[in-house]
Amino acid sequence: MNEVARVAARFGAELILRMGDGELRRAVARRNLAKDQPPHLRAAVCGDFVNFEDHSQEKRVVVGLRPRKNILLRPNHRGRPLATAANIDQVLIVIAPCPAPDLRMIDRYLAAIAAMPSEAVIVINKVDLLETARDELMESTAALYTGLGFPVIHVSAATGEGIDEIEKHLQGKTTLLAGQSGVGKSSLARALIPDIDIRIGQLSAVHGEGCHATSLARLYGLDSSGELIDSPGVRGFSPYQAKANALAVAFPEITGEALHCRFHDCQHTAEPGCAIKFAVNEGRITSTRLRHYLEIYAETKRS
Ligand SMILES: Nc1nc2c(ncn2[C@@H]2O[C@H](COP(=O)(O)OP(=O)(O)OP(=O)(O)O)[C@@H](O)[C@H]2O)c(=O)[nH]1
Ligand SMILES: [Mg+2]
Ligand SMILES: [Zn+2]
Repeated sequence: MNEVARVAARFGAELILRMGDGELRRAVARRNLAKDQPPHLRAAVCGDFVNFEDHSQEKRVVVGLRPRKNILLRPNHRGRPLATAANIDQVLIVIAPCPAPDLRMIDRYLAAIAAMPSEAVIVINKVDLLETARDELMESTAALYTGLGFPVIHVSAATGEGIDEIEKHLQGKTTLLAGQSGVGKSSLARALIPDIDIRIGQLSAVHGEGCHATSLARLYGLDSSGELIDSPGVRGFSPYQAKANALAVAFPEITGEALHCRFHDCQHTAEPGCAIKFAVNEGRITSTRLRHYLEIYAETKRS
């Protein structure tokens, strides 16, 4: 018999599958599930839908990978693509007053999310710490991205403030929590899924060993329909799959303004009649955003 399940987590060759009824089951994957795909897309990752066979009560074998809607990739330490999770409707980019927000990372995530494509939401966590720490930076960051049209939500996993606002965005969708280590992704997952410790325990029990640290992506079903994926924090993030045409979504103010540059192939560096340089001088575009855009644009040309 051949059934479909969703991958809740992957531990090497072993997969934890989430069945239609929400139960977790352990399975092994056949090697090179999708032979027609390039090597980095062949293995099943968190969020994938797979076909499996029940060989016995204890032995389930994943025999096929369902077509993916999208996948979030980033380069590994050798610069090769590494898959984080698949079939994502939206990514919550979580930032906080501490550790200090890395605006470059936000812009790199936005470029990668636009290329998937998927929706991006910016979540400012730990607002209970504001007024003491980095108030102005958080305010200007919120204003910047709100002005660009991205939803920005203020929350505190510690006090519960704003959690209902996040819940509204989760209904019926697969949502990935992403961002630097320590910003509170797992704490938010805990605030959104009250019995998460029991579920982490179930995952560990199914896998057979402890796995409490967020060292891999894990998918949880939400009571309110929809799924939430907690992912390990990153030090830096590179948009492996950045595409020039997706940059219009991540950098709307820059690609929009570029239409007014004197030269249609303006590089926005030192050309005369550059509308973007003009907008930066006028304060309508920040030099930080321009720097990030140029950096990512150059990377899309190289790959
Ligand atoms: N004051 C305050 N502290 C918080 C809040 N949310 C999380 N923290 C704390 O921040 C620290 C890091 O939280 P985690 O949820 O583990 O962060 P993470 O993003 O999952 O980190 P990684 O798994 O390493 O990527 C913990 O000590 C939390 O208690 C918040 O809203 N307010
Ligand atoms: Mg975590
Ligand atoms: Zn220009």
